Amino acid sequence: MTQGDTAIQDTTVKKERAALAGLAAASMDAAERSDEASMDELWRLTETAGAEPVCTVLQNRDKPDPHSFLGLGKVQELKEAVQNEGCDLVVFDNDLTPSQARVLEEAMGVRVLDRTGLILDIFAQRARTREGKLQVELAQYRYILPRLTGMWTHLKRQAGTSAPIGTRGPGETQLETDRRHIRRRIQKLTEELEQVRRVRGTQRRQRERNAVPVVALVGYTNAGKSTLLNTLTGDSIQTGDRLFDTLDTTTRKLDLAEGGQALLSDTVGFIRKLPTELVDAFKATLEELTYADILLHVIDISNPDWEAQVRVVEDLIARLGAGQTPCLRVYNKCDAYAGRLPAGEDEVCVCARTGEGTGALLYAIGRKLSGELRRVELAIPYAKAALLERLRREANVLDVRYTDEAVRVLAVVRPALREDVRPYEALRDG
Ligand SMILES: Nc1nc2c(ncn2[C@@H]2O[C@H](COP(=O)(O)OP(=O)(O)OP(=O)(O)O)[C@@H](O)[C@H]2O)c(=O)[nH]1
Ligand SMILES: [Mg+2]
Repeated sequence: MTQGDTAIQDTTVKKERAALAGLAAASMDAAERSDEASMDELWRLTETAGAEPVCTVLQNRDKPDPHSFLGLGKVQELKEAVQNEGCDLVVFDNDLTPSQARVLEEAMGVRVLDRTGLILDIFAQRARTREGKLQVELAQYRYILPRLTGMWTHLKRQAGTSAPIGTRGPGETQLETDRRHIRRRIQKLTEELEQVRRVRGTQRRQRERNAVPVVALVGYTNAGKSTLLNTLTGDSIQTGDRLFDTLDTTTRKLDLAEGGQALLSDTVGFIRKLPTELVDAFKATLEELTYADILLHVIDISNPDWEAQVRVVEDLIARLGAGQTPCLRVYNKCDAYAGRLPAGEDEVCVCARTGEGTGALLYAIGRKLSGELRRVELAIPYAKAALLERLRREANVLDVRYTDEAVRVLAVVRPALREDVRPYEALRDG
């Protein structure tokens, strides 16, 4: 067990008690709105972060109160719950503006955290590798920066037109110093991560040279991606019944059913309302997915909310630019599900824990990969000769003819390369 886990699971340390709050306002975006399922998930997230959730308040109203987010009556009710239950903090299922968070903090007399703040906290506890830590730190600073600004405006507003005594001069200077420090740190982290991306780019090109197809596991957090990777490759990377167990990309060799090999990548799981700060900061990690030849979308079919989870994952895949990548749906935890199992094309049911169904999955991966190989005829302008070099490295080039206007190439390419050569596809005799 690693150090981080000890800290999280140590029961001798008194856990912070948390009240959970959410708003289901009709005017909110469906993805922003809270409901029973997202409150349940918030409960698990709070536990994952190491606190003890004790009560839940969910409000229905037309729209959020611009000042206090919840209506005044609900704020009062929440305050009473906080006092009765002896809570140390309130966690909101929605994102709060910096000023709403402050108003609520003052009203409640305890710390207020929003969903983004909570998820960032979990990521910070989980990050193991240097890259993971850099990415989380970057996301945290991006989250904090506007909130520092808000704190200052708030102090000023409180005293009307002039700043209260003690917050003038040095206070502002301190804040300016903090802000400058954070901006410098953001700059530095961005540069370091850029370097990480370059290294990854090199590794990727290396792989492409070997022409080994890449299969990426994607899916909602806790769907069983890491368990499946272990079962398929005989590895033993960490898994756990917690949200966001995996934050780093792991890649292992995969032997396909009918011979041949692929690389299988596991990575960070998705969740609804995944903070933009994190999506941006984790670009280097998530980018792996856009270079995959096929995606294995792992779905926990034993979760009653699985259909909503599928939508969240598919939205994020599209947002990351991998919406066109061929995909197999892998319904996992079939052992814990009594309903009718899906049996459509490109759908496989497995139990990653016992390995049931994984033979069929390997076969489906192999079939999908070979089915996705395309024979293309290209007309590559002489100005783009570098592309021909790339094809020689990464594809199976069957024929090359030099004509007056272009090099005409017949080749068999993998899906990831297909996208790049698409502009040069030519009709057979065109
Ligand atoms: N019943 C059942 N549980 C499973 C199965 N596969 C995985 N699990 C459990 O589901 C939990 C999550 O598994 P992980 O493999 O860590 O899930 P993950 O998708 O990698 O999760 P994150 O890394 O947190 O996003 C663990 O407790 C697993 O033991 C399965 O086939 N059946
Ligand atoms: Mg995992």
